Amino acid sequence: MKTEAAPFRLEDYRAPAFTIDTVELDFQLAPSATRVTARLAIRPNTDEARSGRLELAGDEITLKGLKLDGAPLAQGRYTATPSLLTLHDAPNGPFTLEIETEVDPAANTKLMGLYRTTGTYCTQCEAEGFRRITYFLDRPDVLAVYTTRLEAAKADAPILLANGNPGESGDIAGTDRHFAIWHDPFPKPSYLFAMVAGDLGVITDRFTTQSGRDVELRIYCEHGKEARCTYAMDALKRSMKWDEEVFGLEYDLDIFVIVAVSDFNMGAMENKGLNVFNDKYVLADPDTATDADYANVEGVIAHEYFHNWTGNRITCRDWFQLCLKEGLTVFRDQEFSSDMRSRAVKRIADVRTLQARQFPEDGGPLAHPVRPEIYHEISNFYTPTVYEKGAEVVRMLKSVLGPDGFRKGMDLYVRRHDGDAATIEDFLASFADATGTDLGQFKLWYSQAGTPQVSAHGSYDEAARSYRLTLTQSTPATPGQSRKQPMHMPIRFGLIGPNGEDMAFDAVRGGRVEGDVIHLTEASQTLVFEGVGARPVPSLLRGFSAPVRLAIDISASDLLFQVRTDADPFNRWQAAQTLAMRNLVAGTHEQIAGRTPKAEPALIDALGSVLDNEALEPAFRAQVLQLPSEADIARELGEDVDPDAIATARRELRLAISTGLGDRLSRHYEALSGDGSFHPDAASAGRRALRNTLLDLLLARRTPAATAAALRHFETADNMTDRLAALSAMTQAALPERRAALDAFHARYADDALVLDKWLALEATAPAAETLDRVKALLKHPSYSPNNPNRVRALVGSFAGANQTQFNRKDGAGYDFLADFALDLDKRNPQTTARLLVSFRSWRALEPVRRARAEAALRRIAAAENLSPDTLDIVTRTLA
Ligand code: 0A1
Ligand code: ZN
Repeated sequence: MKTEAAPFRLEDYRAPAFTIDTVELDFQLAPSATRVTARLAIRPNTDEARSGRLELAGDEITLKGLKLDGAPLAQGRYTATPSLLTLHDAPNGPFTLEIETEVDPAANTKLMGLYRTTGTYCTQCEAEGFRRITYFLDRPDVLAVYTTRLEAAKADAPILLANGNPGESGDIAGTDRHFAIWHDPFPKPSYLFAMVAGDLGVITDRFTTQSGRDVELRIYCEHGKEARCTYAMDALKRSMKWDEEVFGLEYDLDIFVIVAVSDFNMGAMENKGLNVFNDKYVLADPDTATDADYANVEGVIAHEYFHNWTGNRITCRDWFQLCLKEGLTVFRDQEFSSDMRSRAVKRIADVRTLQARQFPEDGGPLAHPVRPEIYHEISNFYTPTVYEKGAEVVRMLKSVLGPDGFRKGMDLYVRRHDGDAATIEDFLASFADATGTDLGQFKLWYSQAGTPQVSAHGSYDEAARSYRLTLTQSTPATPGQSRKQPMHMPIRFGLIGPNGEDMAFDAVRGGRVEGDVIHLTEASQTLVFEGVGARPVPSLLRGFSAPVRLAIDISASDLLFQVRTDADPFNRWQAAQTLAMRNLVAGTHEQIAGRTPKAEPALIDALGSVLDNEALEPAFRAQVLQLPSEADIARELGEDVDPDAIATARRELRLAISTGLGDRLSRHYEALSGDGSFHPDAASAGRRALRNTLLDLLLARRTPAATAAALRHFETADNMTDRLAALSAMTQAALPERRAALDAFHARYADDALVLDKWLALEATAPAAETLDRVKALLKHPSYSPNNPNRVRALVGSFAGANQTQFNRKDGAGYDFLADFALDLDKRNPQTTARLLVSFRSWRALEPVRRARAEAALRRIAAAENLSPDTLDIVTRTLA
């Protein structure tokens, strides 16, 4: 087994000895041998520069020429390897270094640095991809002004794009080549560099900023897909306006360009003025995109645009500070989507994602703080903890300071740090200084990993008319952190009275309560609410005001009451989920003991009351009717997990609910049917979501009528949301009729790779014994492509990440398959491989037989020769 290189530690941070003020790049583009000339204006930055030793990072590149202040550098004055260029006696004043390198974009399957995607040249530099283009101080605290000249064959690449504003362009006389120069006046780190060159279609628009600046907007995509970019353009304009209105932040260049590409390791990238997107987050039309796709396009477009301030104008000092830009920008995009759509439904969806992705990370071997303090491979830290928990921490900051205090802090942060490479300390100091608040304890959210457990116990004293609420917090041990301190948690709450309305109270003793926020700061606190007229039902953690697991001893009838009355829609949903989860956990235990699980009447009543309540928005009702997933139940159980027992218990409960709700399901289903033409807005999407959820529940009975309804739903759908929902419901119900429907779907979209990803994912998530063989067969299907990350994620990622019973087959064949697949893909795309292997993160919680098989598969990967640093890091930590 290979051992890892020394890790990077936050405590070792030192400012760079040298820095770079300007970068002039010249690209002579050719598919297999692109020449890059970089002219760097370098100067000493700290005393350390006096040693004269200058180290520039590289990665798999070849040095072709080197000049210092215009003269070729003599052999003995430098050393070059593919990963490092060292100058032994750099000048002790400013100088220019001209570096010529050669790279092979066509052979670049890692998709970092300069690569080709369907014939287009494109770059990805975050986090450490720029060093795959030229030797550089490739770290985020080196901020330079870039000028980029691109030259390519005109027929091959009629479009030439780079960061900033366009400058001179034209033909190269006597050749078939042309050039374009772009200049970005805003100093930026190398990870924000980008260029794109190719033969692309485009749509254009304009935006006038609040101060009256005119900005040209362009979205590039493959020819023929232009019409599918209009929703993204609309989302972009709404994002620009929203950031002005809500944060006072305005766009700063003359042009903003988005390019959609089909080979991309992640979602999208915020390169200054030239965002590059995975095309699945740009392209949308009713026939090919679901409502979820539309919402994702809107959210990702906003996210990347918002980075222009939170990420680009203010960047990170080092990669440990990644959450500084990511947590804050996720918070901003979540708020944007809440304002565009239903706030309650958006919050429920975000919390579902947090609990499905971040909670398991925080509770397993890959747990790390929102601001990590040690890493081996930075690409593995673009995690749900940094992103989603990072956003929750910003949300809590807003709850702690109130909306006005939060805005004052943001304003000061932007004023103080525009143009800086900043830290979490800088960020928090801006909020502390703007509001006069001590955020010392709050800061623990950035350094303590693990999901805190909060337990609540309430008792009402009728004679004294007082309500005592004891809140206790503790955070479990996580890798490298055995002991935790109490944190500052804003707990939003209400005391629901007998008539369903929140009750007033006269005073509180035992803790700080401001408005509807309890500031929980101690390991245990007892609050006494005085002047409470009747026994309340406590509604705690409203809006999921802190990313914790809340345990509360509350009866099923109080939960039912909460589902019916809570003024906070999030907690209405939460109460229904809690009821369902209790049933599912009990049902799983019954199943394992060989008994038949029973559904609690309170749950059916709760779901029925929401289903029938037309005053509630359909999207919300749909969320309530969707039970916790198999993975949610596994997480709740925490140990000795048997995915087959969970799946059976869940299926039985769905059947009981479906039967219990009886005709009401089909009545509501019919009432929502056929309401005309497609609109992607949130209200229309909500009606589709409810109707599709009802179909799914109806199908739990697997009656001929339900099957007929599903087939009709599929065949008559006039949009992708309904078509896919029917197909997915039939697949999950394992109906024999699904096979022909899946084939018809494939035939209809045979030329559309993004739609076929949906098909691949359905095939891979079927809860059927033959699924693994089907997945293996599909690896050879012409619609699959082994080097495209979207295809890999759709087929193998869905199987390993979203098919609980088949990935976790008791015979271990699912684990062996993933191990074999990963060992092969790792040679070509380490980042995507490492991300797939995260599916093993909860292996220790499995029952003993599966646990042993998962461990054996992990150990086999770990023992392989020549693993990438990415994969070695994930596997080593997962096994630790
Ligand atoms: N900063 C981007 C995420 C991103 C990170 C690494 C990448 O390399 C493959 C690409 C994108 C964001 O937050 O959207
Ligand atoms: Zn981001």
